[in-house]
Amino acid sequence: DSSIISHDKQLEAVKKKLQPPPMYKVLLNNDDYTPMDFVVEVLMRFFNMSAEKANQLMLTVHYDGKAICGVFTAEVAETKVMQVNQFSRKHQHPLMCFMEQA
Ligand code: TYC
Repeated sequence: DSSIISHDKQLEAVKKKLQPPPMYKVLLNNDDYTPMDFVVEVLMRFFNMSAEKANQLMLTVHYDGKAICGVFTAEVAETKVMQVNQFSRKHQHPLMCFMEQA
């Protein structure tokens, strides 16, 4: 009856909540114009990296073309991408941040 169907739906909802959420990589692309110091500042400001870690990751992007800054849930990843791209446009740099499913 309907109470059994209702319990079945509740069980599905519980099962779904026990599943880990889908995760997204947030990456930076290299470009020829954004100053290295600006990229380091972005990594420290939005990804909570130390100066040393930020400098290391900036150089990885510079030499490899792109690098992963972190892995986050969808909402957090979307917010990071928006904040980094807004901050870069505000300072008139072409730096590009994007996300892809991990
Ligand atoms: N290639 C840039 C330069 O030589 C530096 C840079 C590093 C730009 C990382 C973007 O995501 C980037 N000034």
